[in-house]
Amino acid sequence: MSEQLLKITNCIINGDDEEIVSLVKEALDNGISANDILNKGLIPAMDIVGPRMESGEMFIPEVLMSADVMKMGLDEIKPLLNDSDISTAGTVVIGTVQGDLHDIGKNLVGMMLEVSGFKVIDLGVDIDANTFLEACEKEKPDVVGLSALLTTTMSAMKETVAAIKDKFKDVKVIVGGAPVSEEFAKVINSDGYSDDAGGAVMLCKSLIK
Ligand code: B1M
Repeated sequence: MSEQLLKITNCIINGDDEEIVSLVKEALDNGISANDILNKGLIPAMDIVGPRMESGEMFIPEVLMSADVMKMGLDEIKPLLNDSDISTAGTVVIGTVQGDLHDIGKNLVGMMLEVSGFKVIDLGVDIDANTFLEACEKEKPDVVGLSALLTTTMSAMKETVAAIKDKFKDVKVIVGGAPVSEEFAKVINSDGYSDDAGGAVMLCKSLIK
C-alpha cells in the first residue's frame, strides 16, 4: 500500500500529468481508500514541493505543474468521497484573498465541504473584498471562508473580514491557510479558524447550527 501511495506522491512532485490518473485508479482498485490517497499520497507531495521551492531546487513552473497534477488527483477521488447527493447543510462562499494565487488548500476545503453536504460557491483566487461582498449579496451564504497562504496577504484577509462584518451581520466568516493562526483569526474578528479542511467542515457545521 505505501509503495503505491509513494508513487502518487512522486508523480505529483515530478509534475507527471500522464501517470496520475492511472496511479490513483490503480490504488483504488487495490483497495486503498480515497481518504488514504488524499492524506497519505496527495497532500504529502506539497510538503516536499514547498521546501524544494524555498531552496531553489524547484522553480515556479515546476511547482505549478505539481499543483496541476495534484488537482487531477483530487478530481479523481472527489466523487468517491461524496456520500451526500443533496446539499442541505448550508451555503458557503469560499475564495483566496486578494493578492494570493494559492488555491490547493482552498480547493480541498471546498471539496470537503461539498462532500459533507454544503452548497459551495468557489470564487477562485485573488478575490478582493468587494467581490466577496457581491457574492454575499447574490448567494446569501451562511458562511464565507477565506484562505491565505502568504504572510503578505493576511492584511487583505483582515480587510475582507471587516468589510463582510460591516455589511452582513448574519454571515459568519471563517479563515485558514498556512500563515493564519487561531490568535490572528480572533484579532481580525473572524468567527473561526481551522488549520485543515476537515476542521473547516466541523467549524461550518457548528456555526450554522
Ligand atoms: Co507559493 N508559497 N508562492 N506557490 N507555495 C508558499 C505558500 C511558501 C510557504 C513556500 C516557501 O517559500 N516555503 C511561500 C510563502 C511564504 C510566506 O509568505 N510565509 C510561498 C511564496 C513565497 C510564493 C511566491 C511569492 C513565490 C514567488 O513568486 N517568488 C508566489 C506568490 C504568488 C501569489 O500568490 N501572489 C508563490 C506562487 C506559488 C505557485 C503559483 C507556484 C504555487 C501555487 C499553485 C496553486 O495553488 N494553484 C505555489 C505553491 C504550490 C506553494 C506551496 C509549495 C504549497 C502550497 C499548498 O498547496 N500546500 C507552499 C509551501 C507549503 O505550503 N509547503 C508555498 C498544500 C495545501 C493542501 O495546504 O494550502 O496550507 P494549504 O491548505 C491547508 C491548510 O492551510 C488549510 O486546509 C488546507 C488543507 O489541509 N486551509 C484552510 C487552507 N485554506 C483554508 C481555509 C479555511 C480553513 C482551512 O477556511 C476558510
